[in-house]
Formats: sequence, C-alpha cells, structure tokens
Amino acid sequence: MNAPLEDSLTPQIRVEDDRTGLSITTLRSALADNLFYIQGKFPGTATKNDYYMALAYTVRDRLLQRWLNTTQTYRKNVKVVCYLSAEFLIGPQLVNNLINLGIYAKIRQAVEESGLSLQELIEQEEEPGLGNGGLGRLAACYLDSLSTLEIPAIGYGIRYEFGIFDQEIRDGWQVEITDKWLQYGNPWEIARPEEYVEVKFGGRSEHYYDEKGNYRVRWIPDRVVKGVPYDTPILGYQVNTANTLRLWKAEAIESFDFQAFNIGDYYGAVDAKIVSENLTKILYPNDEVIQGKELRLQQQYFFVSCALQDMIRLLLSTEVSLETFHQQFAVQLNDTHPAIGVAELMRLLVDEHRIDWDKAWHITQNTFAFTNHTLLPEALEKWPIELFGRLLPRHLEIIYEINQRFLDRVRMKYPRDLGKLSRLSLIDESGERYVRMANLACVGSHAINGVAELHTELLKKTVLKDFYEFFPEKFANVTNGVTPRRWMVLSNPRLTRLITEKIGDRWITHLDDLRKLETLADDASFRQQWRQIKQETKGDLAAYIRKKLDIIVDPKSLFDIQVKRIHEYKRQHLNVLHVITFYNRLKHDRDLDITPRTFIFGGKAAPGYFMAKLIIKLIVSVANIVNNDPDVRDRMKVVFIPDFNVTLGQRIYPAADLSEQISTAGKEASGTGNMKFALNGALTIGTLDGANVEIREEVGAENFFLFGLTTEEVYGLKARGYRPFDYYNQNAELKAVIDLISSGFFSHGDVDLFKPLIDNLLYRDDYMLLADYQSYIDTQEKVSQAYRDRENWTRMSILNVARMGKFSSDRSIREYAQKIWKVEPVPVELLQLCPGGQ
Ligand code: GL7
Repeated sequence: MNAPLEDSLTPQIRVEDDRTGLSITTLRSALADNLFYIQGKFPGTATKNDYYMALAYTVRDRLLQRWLNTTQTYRKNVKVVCYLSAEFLIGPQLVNNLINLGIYAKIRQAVEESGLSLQELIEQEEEPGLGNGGLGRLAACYLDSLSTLEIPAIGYGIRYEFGIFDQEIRDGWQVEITDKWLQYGNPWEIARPEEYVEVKFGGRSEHYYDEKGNYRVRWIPDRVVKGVPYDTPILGYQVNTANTLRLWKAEAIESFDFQAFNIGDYYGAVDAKIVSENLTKILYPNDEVIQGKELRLQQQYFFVSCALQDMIRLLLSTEVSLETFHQQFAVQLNDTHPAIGVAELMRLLVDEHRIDWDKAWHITQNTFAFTNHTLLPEALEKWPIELFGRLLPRHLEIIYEINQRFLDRVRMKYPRDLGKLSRLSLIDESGERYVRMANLACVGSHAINGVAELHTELLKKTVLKDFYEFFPEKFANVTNGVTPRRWMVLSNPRLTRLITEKIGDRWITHLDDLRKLETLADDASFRQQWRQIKQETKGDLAAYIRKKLDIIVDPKSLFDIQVKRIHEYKRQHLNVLHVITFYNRLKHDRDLDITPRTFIFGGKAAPGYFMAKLIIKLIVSVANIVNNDPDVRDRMKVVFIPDFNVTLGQRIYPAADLSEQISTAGKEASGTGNMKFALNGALTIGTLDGANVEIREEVGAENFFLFGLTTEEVYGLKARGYRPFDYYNQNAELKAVIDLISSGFFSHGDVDLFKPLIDNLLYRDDYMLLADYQSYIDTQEKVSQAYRDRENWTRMSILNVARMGKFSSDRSIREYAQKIWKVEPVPVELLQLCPGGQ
C-alpha cells in the first residue's frame, strides 16, 4: 500500500501545503479554504460556528499524519491496551489538540490576523458529554496519558447521540434538556462504515456436532444490529503518538430492511431500523446507581461485542494466531459495565473460532483486568436471569459453565462452606435470580484494582472480601490521577506560565518536577505573583457568574467551591448546613469580624434522584435569601452554577481557594476533582476518604483541613446504633440551622418543601452529616482564620501544587502498564506521508 508515495517522499517538509503547513500565511489560507470547501460558506455569510468548524478541520488536518502513522505502527505485532468503558468524557477537543500539537500561538495569530477571535471560536465547540462524572472523565485522562506516554492503546465505547443532559435551573429546580451535541456535526471524528461489525441479540442457542464430530454450540439470534465505528484521534503531548478512541454507533442491518420490504412490510422494516438505532441514542444519566434497564444491558453488550470482534479482526489481519490474543491485547474493564466481555470473548473463541474451553479460558483470564470504582452496594450491577437469558441466551449458558467450574474450585478449597459458595457464585440465588457482573469480572480477570489506597483496602475487607481471600494475588491498587495537560496547561494558562518561567516546562510530562516550587514558597515576590494570578482567575469566574446569573461576587472573598455530581454521600447538604451556620452567625452579630466568603456549588443530579434534586433546590433557595439580605451583603454570597461540565470545570477549578471534599468516610472511592483543585492551588477541606487520604499524605497534614469521622468510626457508630436526633438535640447551633430550614424561612413559608430532607437527616442520616457537623464547622472556622494570613495561605497553596506530582494520570498509567498490562512504550515514526507532508 502507498508504496509509490513512500518511495518518492521523505519525512521532511517539501512544500507548505494547506493541510500540513504551519506558517501563518498557510494557516490563514487553510482556514479560508476549509470555510469555503467544507462549510460551503463565503466569509460574509459564515457564522461563528462555520469558522469554528473550519478551524477544527485545519487543526485535524495537521494531526492526521501522526494519527495514521500511529495506527500503522501498531500493525507490527505490538501489545495494545484496549480500554473498555461505557463512558468517555473527553471534553472539548480544539484547545487540547492545539496544545498537544504545540501550535496554539501560531493558530491564535493566524485566527486573529483573519479578523477573528480565537476565544470566541473556542467557545463554539459543543463538548462531547459522553459520561456522567468521575468515571468517564478518568477514562479520558487515561487516554491522554496513554498517548503522551506513547503506549499503544484504543479506547472502545459508545457513540451516544445524546450525551449527559444539559442542566437548567428553573425556580430552583433542575430541568433536564437534551444534549444535541451532534447537531452541527462533529469535526473530530471519522466514520469508518467499511469496518462495521454485526452484533446479535435474543433467539436461542443450538447444540450440534460439526463435520469432525465435535460437539459445538451456535447462537441463532432473532435480531442482528450493525455496529459502525467512529474514530477520534487522541493526540499525546508533543509526541507523534495519536491513539484512537473508537466509539460505536448502532445501525440497522440493511438485509433485514430488504427482507421486510420484499414482503411488503415497509413500516415493519422502518420500525426495525428505529429499534436498532435506539441502542446508542442516549447515555444513561445515573452515576453510581445503575437501574436494571434492558436497553442498558443491550448497550453494554453491543459495544463490548463490537470491540472484541474488532480486536480479533485486527489480530487475524496480521496473520498471528488467535491463541496469542492475550499477548497482543490487554483489555481493561472500566467498572462492571463492560464485564459481559468475559462471556463474549469465551463465546467468540469457543463457538466461532473453535478453540477448546480450557485454552479459551486461559486466554480470557489473561486478557482482562478489572477496575472497581465504587463501594456503594446499590451500585453493584446485577441482571435478572430472565432478562439476561432472553437477550443473551448463549452468554447465560457460558456464564453457568464458568460458574460451575469456578464453584468446583471453591468447594475444593472450602468444603462445606455454603455461605462462601453462595457469595462467590456468579448467580445470586437469594431471591429472584440475578447474574452478578462484579463476580463475573473478578473470576474472568487476572487483575483487580481499586482506585485509591483506602478504597482498595476496603474492597478487600467488604464487597470483594471473598474474592480477595480466594485469589489475593489478583488484587492491586492503582490510585487515580488527572492529566496536567487539560487540568493545568489548558485550564490555567497564567499559572502554567509562571511555573514554567521558574522551573522550565518538564513538569508538564513529569509532574514530580513541581517539587522544585517548594523553595519558592519562601520567596515573597513569588508569593505575590502567585496570589495575583489566583486573583485574576477568580476575577474571570466572577465575571462569568455575573454574566450568566446576574450575581455579583467579590473576587477578594474566599472562593469556597464544591463542584461534582449531586449525591447524598457527597454531602452537598452538609456544606449547606455550614452556609446557614455562617449566615446565622452574621445575623446574630452584625459586627462580627468574619472572613468574607463566596460559596459556589455546581453539579447535576440524576433525573430520577429526588433527594439530590431537593438538595439543588435547597442550595438555590438559600442563595436567594442570603444574596438579597442587606445585613450580610459584602460578607457572603451563595452561587449555584448551572450545567457543570468539563468546559465549566476548566473555568472553575483554577479559581478556587477552598476545595470541598466532604463525603462520608468510606463512600467516595477516590475522587478526581479533589486532585484538579489541589493542582490548581486550592486548599482542601476534607474527610479521610478516597484519594483525600493520599493527597493529605503528600501535601502534609499542616496544609490540609481535615475533619470528620474515619471509616472505622463510621462503621463503629453504625454498629452501635446511630441516633442523629441526639446530635440535633444537643447542639444548639445545629438545631437553629435545621429549625430555620424547617420553618419555611428559605421557602416562602412552605414548611413542607424541605421536610423529606430534614426528616431524613433527623431520623436516618445514612451519611452521618449530623455526626460530622461540629467537626466540619470548627474546621471551617480554622479555614477562615487561616485565610486571613494571606502570606501563609499562599505558602500552603504553593506547597499543595508543588506536592501534587503523584496525582498525574501519567503515574497511574505507568502503574497499570507495569503491574497489570505488561506493556511498553512504542514511539511512532512518521514514515508514510501524504504529498507535502511534514
Ligand atoms: C466513581 C467514584 O465515585 C469516584 O470516587 C472515582 O474517582 C471515579 C473514578 O474512579 O469513579 N465511581 C463511579 O461509579 N462514578 C465515579 O465517579 C460515577
């Protein structure tokens, strides 16, 4: 292929062509060309979005050499990481690609010389909201690091037509608006319809003897759907590697349409098309709690089957034996959502490729590794046997077979321990029968990991205890990380510039280098610059808040921020209890010398999660009272920023003074927002939960505001019988806060509105807000005091940043690569070039 071109070209730039050239003149002409030839517009009639698209294509053109050469390199027998995830929350692509290509400044110049504003074009981009929160964003950070570390990788997922809903707040309530991110087209993806695969559903399995007399099983489905891949390049930072994010879209199989059409059932054929295409229409907007919806299981199976078939095809195209599958691919299961892959790979190997069971099982176990992302019992995925068997009859048989063989081993190890047997079984038989996806993932993988040290330890002691006892060697911890490219270089250009001036730019790919900032914490003029930058960044956020919400906040006040999904275990309402305490103190003593604060919240609630929506309503209601009370003016403001997403995160994290990480100990598996805040110089107020524990270890206890019960204390108090009402009764200030909410003060006299929330706190309080209240309030007081000593606060802020090296996703990916995937970097050379290629 391409041999004639290869012969005639060298990797040097031969001509400045429109698609690869980087001079300002060429970039300007490329922009104009793309506007005309792709958008079909003259400058006079082009919209901002047309210009954005033209610019996006201009940038995409300049990364195609790297992308195609990367794909080419991986055909040469290298081990590839396949990251299977139902969510990839990659965020806007334009600026990230400009930064990773190292052409931001040039593009800005070209755009400005064309009479446009780069910032305005950047703001045109609709972010692909193909995830709910931390789990999906983690997958995106990992892709960034895989490429930057030059590790061969493919991300496999679903191309949802509608991503996470857009959130509006009307009368204090969350309203969900459909996310039409594809409506104006997506310049970053390339469809590959010729690489489609077929995915079966339903029907039955048939047992038969093949031509050699071997016993075999085949699946006779009653429905087949086509999976079409859409590829997005994931460029590493200033390397040639551009890995692929391959997302699958469901389409109808044409032959099915024809069949129905031929018998005159035109509408039936159309129906089939609609049903097929519904599969990848929408992202389920629940994080943590998974409802057992049939369409969701279809989505999971669909993308996993597409991915595994794609891998097999890739392997067979290189003429390598399928029996080396596990040496060619390391497949990571991002939570249990893709766990059906274990049964699917067995089916593909045994039924379709006629490999015997034991060999197939060896391949399967050595291929998969499983990451658990939550300890919440309600998040453990399980599917009713009836539903499962109806949709995936052959997989159910395979799971039974895996289970029988596994339980035989369990019996051998623990004779007569029926409890063990029933807990380890892939089938839950305690009532209605279910397939347990976590058990399938554990049995079918060679490695299992949690996402922070505490979380991994708790996994071993609680939800996965029996598995840990059965195969301890499979367990490992890999603490989460975030990419400094997006979460610092892209979102905090001012701080990036200052840091780079002082210590060079190596920290961008070696985050431990930030340690060099430690000594500068003692340099008064450096501290002054640091403070100045935080101030300007807060000013930007204040301007945004004013423009969007018409609320004036003082950038000199302490910006106290909690942005993340709304969930009871994350305890945004504990934060609200502090807000009201703060308010009451001010009201009772007008002259109180208080440190002015701006309390900022943001986050989406799952549409069916009533309590989470009520928490939003409470925040907005409190904001309305507080912000309009002249008694507290200039000393406190409360803001709920609607529609928190990646784009907004990029504005918000850099502007924080204080990061709220206040989940009940033992509930937040890791958290990654905690890392983004600290990396951008916020100090943390937090519990000993998830990665907070390690952040505190790294930055030093003296630079972290710790409060609250430990996990052991939480368990202990639960076991002894927790009585939240006693805390209410015995704490006058807490009682005043709760009574004020109950009185209707924040709800125009409506005493019923927040009753479900208050009753829950007083009589259940599963997340122990009342037990942690006093400790939280006292620690918030320490925060206020500390903020008054601006020099020392700045010192702490610098030290936080200086010690965040551990939380780069590059470190996490290196650990996965060494401990779990056994893969090495494979640098990409730009060998095959198109005419004029650089
Ligand atoms: C989560 C955890 O809740 C979160 O603590 C963790 O940082 C993240 C990535 O590992 O995974 N688990 C989960 O189901 N969601 C998360 O964000 C939605």
